[in-house]
Amino acid sequence: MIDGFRFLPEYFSPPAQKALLADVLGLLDDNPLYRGSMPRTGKPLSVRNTNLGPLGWVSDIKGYRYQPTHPVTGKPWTPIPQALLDLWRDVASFPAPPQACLVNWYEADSRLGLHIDADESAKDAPVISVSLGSRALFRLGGLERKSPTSSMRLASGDVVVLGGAARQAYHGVDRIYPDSSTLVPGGGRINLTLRRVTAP
Ligand code: MD6
Ligand code: FE
Repeated sequence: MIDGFRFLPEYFSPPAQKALLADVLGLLDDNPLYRGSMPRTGKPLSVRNTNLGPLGWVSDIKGYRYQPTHPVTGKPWTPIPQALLDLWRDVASFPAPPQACLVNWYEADSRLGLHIDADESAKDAPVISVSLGSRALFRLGGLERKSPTSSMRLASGDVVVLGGAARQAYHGVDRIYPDSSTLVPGGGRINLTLRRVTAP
């Protein structure tokens, strides 16, 4: 596996998953899920998303970027929940806090194509992800799109860290296994990714 990839299975216990989910669901009223679109083509994304924190990742026909406000409501994003700041402090080995938590909401047929998280200028900070709800088939490759890949299932409570070389590696979600967990309403999956956007 590529250097800098870490898999922390069931980092969050079932009660901790419930508490984190309640935090996130409670913040969706002020930070509603919406469907972004692909740069240039405007094709709708398969996954709905929102953000928490001083900055949020946004994708629309104009491109990918980070911005301090929700593109639909125009309001600032709500702060990142403490449990996620604690995760970053304990796992990131980075001297500054995360600035964005992207909340991706997968339904039964959602997928996420192979990509590199490349819109952050803090290239030496890891990206840390937390999975909640139904399991997903996660694929991790290398530095080039054609690099060999390996696949693994991510279950509720699992944490993935892409740091070091893995920070620049291609990865994606080929499918979810709907209703493989009852945690998330509707049997879906939530993935939370913590990012440092600007160099501290
Ligand atoms: C997902 N995760 O698990 C998609 N990105 O739904 C990501 O795209 C990701 O898991 C950067 C670091 C860790 C990740
Ligand atoms: Fe990613």
